[in-house]
Amino acid sequence: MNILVTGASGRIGSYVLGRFADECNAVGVDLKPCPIKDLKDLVVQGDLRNYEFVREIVRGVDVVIHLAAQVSVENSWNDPVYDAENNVIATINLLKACSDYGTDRFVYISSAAVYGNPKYVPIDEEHPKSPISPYGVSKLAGEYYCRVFSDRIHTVIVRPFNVFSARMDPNNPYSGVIAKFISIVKRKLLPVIYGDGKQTRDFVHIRDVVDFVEIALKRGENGETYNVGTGKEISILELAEIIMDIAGINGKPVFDKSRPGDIRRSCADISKAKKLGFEPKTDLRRDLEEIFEQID
Ligand code: UD2
Repeated sequence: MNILVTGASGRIGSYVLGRFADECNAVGVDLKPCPIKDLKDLVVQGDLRNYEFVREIVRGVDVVIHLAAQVSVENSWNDPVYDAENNVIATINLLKACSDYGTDRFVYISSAAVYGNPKYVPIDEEHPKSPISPYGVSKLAGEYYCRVFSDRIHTVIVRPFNVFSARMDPNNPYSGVIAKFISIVKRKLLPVIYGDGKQTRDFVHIRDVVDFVEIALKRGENGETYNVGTGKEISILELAEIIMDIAGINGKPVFDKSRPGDIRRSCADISKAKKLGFEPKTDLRRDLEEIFEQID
């Protein structure tokens, strides 16, 4: 099977490419070179906004797993046109080329950002979609394009919640709270919590996300959307306490003003993914202990 992984240098894409690299004829594409030594030679650099390039890389491919995206909520406000070009136009280019070539399967990695501020938790796939950033809008637009193209190619949409892994660069603003907290406590400083720390998130380990991408590829139904998370929520204060405990730091986190537009609660309803056989194995404490050793 020939697989193309877009966004293969990224924080989810590199793991997805790594999973398929041994079993399949897998190649990646990304704007940037892949930082992972073993995968570097498998990743072609190129711009998915360029339709001619997209046609070239899609030719002969059986499956596309599309993760390439502008992923920063903040950047999407600074440059919403760049965000839309990378998240919408690039997705359309791929879908069009795939349908022209008769690609077997297309898996689109969306985001929980499409839900906006949850009206209820856990959030199921039918929850109203009401994005609160240009990024959320562009990811949702990508989903809608996938759905209309599902008349022509088999498309499956995956909505990850808060993904964490060892490949999170704490200096990169896209990396999220876990990388930041680990990096801070490793320098013997106290983590800074925005707001009261009672906001919650569903943190899912990359291993589970990659497992589910594989399931979605094999068994996901055409035109269907699946959440991927753990179904468990934890507050940011509890998260800070666990990470401080792992680091052996006594004391309390520092509280700062809350981040504008911060979502209060987030937790995935993963019943639909479970029906396909998904069983998340994330064990937050254990996985944080492991990642703690790997992040600087
Ligand atoms: C996640 C995604 C984002 C977008 C969004 C949509 C990540 C890394 N980001 O943003 O791309 O999809 O969901 O809803 O997955 N916090 C602190 N102190 C810090 C850093 C963060 O208190 O030093 C808080 C922050 O205010 C928030 C929580 O931690 O309440 C999680 O923040 P995040 O940036 O890791 O992720 P999130 O859910 O805002």
